[in-house]
Amino acid sequence: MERTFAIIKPDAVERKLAGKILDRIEANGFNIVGMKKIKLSKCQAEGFYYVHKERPFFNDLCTFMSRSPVIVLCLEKENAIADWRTLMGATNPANAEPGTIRKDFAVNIEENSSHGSDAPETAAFEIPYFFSALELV
Ligand code: 3AN
Repeated sequence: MERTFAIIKPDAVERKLAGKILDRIEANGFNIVGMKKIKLSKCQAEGFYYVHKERPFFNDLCTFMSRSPVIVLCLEKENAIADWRTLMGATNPANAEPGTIRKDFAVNIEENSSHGSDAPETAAFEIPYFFSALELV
C-alpha cells in the first residue's frame, strides 16, 4: 500500500464540488486515511509550494490557495501516487484526458481543482505538512 497527499483546491470547494470529487476518490479504490477542511494562510501556502518559489506564477498561486478553504486528504491504495495523478488529469485542464477531475471541473491551469503529490519524496514532505500521525487512520 502507498500513501499520497491530495488537496481539493479553493475553486472546487467554492463551487460545491467537494462531494463529487470525494465520490470519484472512493469509487476509484482509494481509502481516505486523513481528511480535514482548513483555510491556509498565504504563508502556509508559500511553505507548501516552496519548490515553486522561483516560478513566475508562485505569488498568484499562493494567493489563490489561501483565498478560501481547502480540503486536505491523505489517500491510500496500491500505486496511490500515480493513480491519483491519473485520476486528476494534466495540470492544464485543456490537455487533460476526458473523465479526469481537471477536465471535468478545473477553471484553468492555476485554478485546477485538485493537487496530488508527484513522487514518494514529495508525499513524504506533504503528508506531515498537514497531518500528524494520530490523524491518519
Ligand atoms: P501539478 O499540480 O499538476 O503537479 P505543478 O506542480 O507543476 O503541477 O504546479 C503546481 C500548481 O501550480 C498547479 N497545480 C497549478 O495550480 C499551478 N500552476 C502550474 N503551472 C502554472 C502556470 N503555468 N500558470 C499558473 N499556475 C500554474
